[in-house]
Amino acid sequence: MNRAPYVPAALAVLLSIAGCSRQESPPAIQGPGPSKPKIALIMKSLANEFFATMAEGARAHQQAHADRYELIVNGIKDERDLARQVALVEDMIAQGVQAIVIAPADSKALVPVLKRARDKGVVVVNIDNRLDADVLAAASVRIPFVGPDNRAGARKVAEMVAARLQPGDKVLVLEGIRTSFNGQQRRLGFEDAVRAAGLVIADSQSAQWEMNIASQIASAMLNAHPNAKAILAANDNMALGALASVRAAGLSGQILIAGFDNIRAVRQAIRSGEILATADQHADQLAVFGIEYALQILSGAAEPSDRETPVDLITSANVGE
Ligand code: ALL
Repeated sequence: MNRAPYVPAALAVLLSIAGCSRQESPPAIQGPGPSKPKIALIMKSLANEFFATMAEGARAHQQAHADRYELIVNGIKDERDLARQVALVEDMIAQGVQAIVIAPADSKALVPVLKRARDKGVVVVNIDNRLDADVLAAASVRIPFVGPDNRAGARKVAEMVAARLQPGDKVLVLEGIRTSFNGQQRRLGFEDAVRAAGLVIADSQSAQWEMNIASQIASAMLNAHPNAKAILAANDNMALGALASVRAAGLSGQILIAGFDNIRAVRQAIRSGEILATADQHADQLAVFGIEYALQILSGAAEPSDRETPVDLITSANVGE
């Protein structure tokens, strides 16, 4: 590890003065420097309830630990706006934050700017969507990942659907953005369950994590595969898009739908029986895990290594009120 433990600025000035015996008149101390580290949380689309919940969880944590750190919360408007997310990282480096906790919109494209952050001594913790291991290795940068096993989570959700179907039944898949590692892992998890149950994936397309795109694609898929029995969506926004297309096609109750995230509207649809299952990856805690970890690394109390967070199956049996 090439990073020195975080030293508050006022203390750093004192240390540099103490170690500088030849200096006759020490530099004037310009008022107290930041005594607490600044941590930037950088998320993806704040239009997605998943990230709104993540931001709320992070803010609540900061308020409860206001003596330990300052928090800057950032997000982008469009799931695909990689350039904006890269610019946010640049801004946070320029603002002099001590740590960045980031859910990258793309597993490869964010690596160069995060390497620049690391080169400047900023602690970086990757949450939610894992950065690409090969690209990190090629850039010679180590960034710890804090997040769930997306493949296992998606498999649990798809097994729930498969238990209601017969071998040979056709299912449709709505994938996330294909350059996202978590989207890829969820697709693999769906495939694991589909294969084990002898089902057939009749079509699988990316709906880019977005509800409206999912609704259009699902409508076209249902037209092309009128005997499909289920739609597996890699997040809840896309599951809601699928639900809209199922309703519009007059197929309510005939197509099983599953998602991933456990957002409010999906919990409601699980209670009403229109969506079968989702996965809860505890959005409110995910950033908090990353922040806690960044604080440990800053204080020199932890070495950067990956940490797995929980992901739980949610169905009508445990969705609650
Ligand atoms: C992923 C999250 C969520 C979310 C999606 C949309 O990284 O894990 O499932 O819905 O981003 O950006």
